[in-house]
Amino acid sequence: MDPRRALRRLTRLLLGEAIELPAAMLQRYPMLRAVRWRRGGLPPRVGGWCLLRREVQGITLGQTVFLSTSANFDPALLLHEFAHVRQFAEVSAFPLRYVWQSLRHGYRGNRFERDADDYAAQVLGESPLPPEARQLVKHTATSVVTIERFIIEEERNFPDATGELSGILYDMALAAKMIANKVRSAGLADILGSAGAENVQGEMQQKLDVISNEIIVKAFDHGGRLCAMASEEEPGIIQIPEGFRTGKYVMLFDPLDGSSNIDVNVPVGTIFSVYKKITRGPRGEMEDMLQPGRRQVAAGYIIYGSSTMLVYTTGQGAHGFTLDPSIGEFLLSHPHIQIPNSGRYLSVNDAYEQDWPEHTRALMRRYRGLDGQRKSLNVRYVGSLVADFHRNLLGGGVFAYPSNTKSPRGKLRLLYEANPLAFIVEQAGGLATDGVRRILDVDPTDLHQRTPLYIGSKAEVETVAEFSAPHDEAPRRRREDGDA
Ligand code: AHM
Ligand code: MG
Repeated sequence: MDPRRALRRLTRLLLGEAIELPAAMLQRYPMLRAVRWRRGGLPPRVGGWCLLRREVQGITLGQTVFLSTSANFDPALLLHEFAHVRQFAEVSAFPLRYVWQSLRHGYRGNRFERDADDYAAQVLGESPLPPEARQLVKHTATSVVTIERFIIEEERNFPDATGELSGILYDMALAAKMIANKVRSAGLADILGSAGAENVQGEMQQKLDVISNEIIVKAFDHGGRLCAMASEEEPGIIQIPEGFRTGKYVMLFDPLDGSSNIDVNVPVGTIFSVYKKITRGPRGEMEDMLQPGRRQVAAGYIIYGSSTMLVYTTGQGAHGFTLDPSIGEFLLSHPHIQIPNSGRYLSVNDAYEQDWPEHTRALMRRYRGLDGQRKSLNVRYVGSLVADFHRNLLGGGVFAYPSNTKSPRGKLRLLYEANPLAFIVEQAGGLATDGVRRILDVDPTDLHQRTPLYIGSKAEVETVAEFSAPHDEAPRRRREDGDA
């Protein structure tokens, strides 16, 4: 064989082939021009062997990225690899540090991997299209914008969108209408039979939170958009039944928060949080569920109150829709919600005052104007998180569920209560912390883990930092308390 041909063949086997990225991709993400791109060769395979896989989709060595032969030009993958190119250039002894991180924390816990994911998510979120090309949903006083139309128009800002995320939001809107219908007739339970009793058709009555859970699971488990779910009502991951298509998202939700209030006709709510799957197989795994809140791709809540409202964000602002029962549609009623910077309301359960640490008592005295430093906030506490949060989101204020001696981690759940509401409040210009850290930066360790929560207007939540005691407010690795 011609020695030059043999050499070329060997080079191809070892180092793959140089490739060009599509011009449109380079135009949209010009930073990708700084990289040398190759496809195939040994590096993706060697990377795969280290992770006990056939190959990895991409691997970076210096300024060169080797894509696997099966990888497509997914911007998330390309931007992730670009972040590694930068790490190579900026971090001294990067390969050694990378290996050390992987040995200590595992591949997904490796901080360089996380930073690369965050970088890609940030670029994709910030500039899905050049600003001048972005379409804004037109909303005038007389226009009627259904949630469906709004989602479609928002999706146009992401030319790479496959429509799956939009599908999740429609499905949630549908589930919300079904739950709203059940909640509305809850007061008739006494006539039709209460939970646990037989109804007139001889069927067993179920509790509303169980019914809501079933409605959501059924609305999503056959749709092909999710690969797994987790619910406050179920201890483990809810898998998509065998034989059905799985999608690239996972969803965590509280199907009916505050359900103990139903008997007395107080508003209750559904809260949901959506992430992109990060593991490679078809099924959702715990790793997909335990992502920090800043990686959420969508989040929202539905409040079943005097009217039913759905508020959601995909990172392009927080938008509210009110259900018009006469036509069965959610209509845009609160576009681009902005929470007032300082508050009118303080929402906290004072019954725990004796169990709060001293710094929490001092904080509450500040909010009430008792330390002479400020005007008192008005106290409003429904005891139904969605209702308290919603009022403060529109009117300004702070909701607090601090840790106390009986519940050292507070009561509320990080993954399907605190995180989704934190995403929304930040999109509306507010803040959420656990007293020490930004809620969206907390690394979850448990599906049902609890967290102290301070959420609402920016200035009010910033006040918490003046009073926090980092050593006892949010211990990093404390065993979860039981059901409080
Ligand atoms: P739940 O998920 O069992 O319904 O509990 C959560 C609710 C929240 O809606 C509310 O903010 C909180 O519990 C109220 O708790 P407390 O009664 O301790 O003030
Ligand atoms: Mg709850």
